[in-house]
Amino acid sequence: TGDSLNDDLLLPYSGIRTRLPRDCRPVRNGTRPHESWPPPATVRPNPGPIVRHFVSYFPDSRNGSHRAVSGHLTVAVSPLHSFSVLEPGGPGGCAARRLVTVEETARVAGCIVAQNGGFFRMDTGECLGNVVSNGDQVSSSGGLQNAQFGIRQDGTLVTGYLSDEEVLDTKNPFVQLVSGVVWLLRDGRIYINESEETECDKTQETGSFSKFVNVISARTAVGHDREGRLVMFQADGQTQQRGINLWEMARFLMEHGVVNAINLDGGGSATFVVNGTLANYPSDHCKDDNMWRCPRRISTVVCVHEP
Ligand code: M6P
Repeated sequence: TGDSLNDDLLLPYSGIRTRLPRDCRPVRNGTRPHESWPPPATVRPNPGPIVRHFVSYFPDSRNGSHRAVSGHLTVAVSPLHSFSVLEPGGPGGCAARRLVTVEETARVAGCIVAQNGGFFRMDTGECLGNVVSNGDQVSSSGGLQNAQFGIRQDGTLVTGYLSDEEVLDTKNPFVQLVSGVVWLLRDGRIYINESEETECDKTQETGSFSKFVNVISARTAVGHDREGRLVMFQADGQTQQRGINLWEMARFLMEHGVVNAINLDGGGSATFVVNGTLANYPSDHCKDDNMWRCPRRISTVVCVHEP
């Protein structure tokens, strides 16, 4: 009945459903479950991000065949100094509800590697969720509970859920923060069922929460590994035809050493840019000619730049 196609996976956090899904009550105060990963004690040399390209096969449970899926895995050391969440087109982009290509935002900011970031309203251009960009909070979730990924002033990486109060912490404030939908990996384990119970699914426009999780599509994610390195993931796809579901993305990340990760916007928004140039196969059809594919104009961007 619309439940996950992957209920047979090993699910260490699978518990009793205590809350209904699609719970969109804002949480203003107190503490919400999240993981904090302290920065390494010693500063390490920063050789710049490592980008790896994959074409991997994912078994198709429905017909016994395999789907080939291409994409990129980017790893960057010292995220505090080399990772930013960017507003569309530069500072003020969320207030102006700008929608621009990742290439454009990445060029202005000098990103080495950039991907689309948070969710947004396709019709209005509104940035959704919490956005802290280089120390400025430029968008608020209003306490709605969705998966967060952020970096605090001292370099601590934070993944998971946050009350409004926690987002606005002044002792060790967030310098970068982006909201996704679905906390994919929590401390090295898949956390999708728990996310479905906890998160507000009005932040996504794909369909039911179950469809959003289980449909194959282009996907992106951000997280970190055990060394506190930042990890960005992008997979090509086309909703319902090509790509991967959130279970497959979470498992891929887990198998490649990621310990905490959240799902960012996907589908036609999934875009991968290197040195200002598009470097993936976006699924959106060009407005003027359906034969070609065009990078979608999107909202926030996750960016790896020179330290
Ligand atoms: C629209 C168009 C298509 C796109 C489709 C699916 O119909 O923009 O080109 O492929 O949306 O978009 P998404 O995968 O983001 O849901």
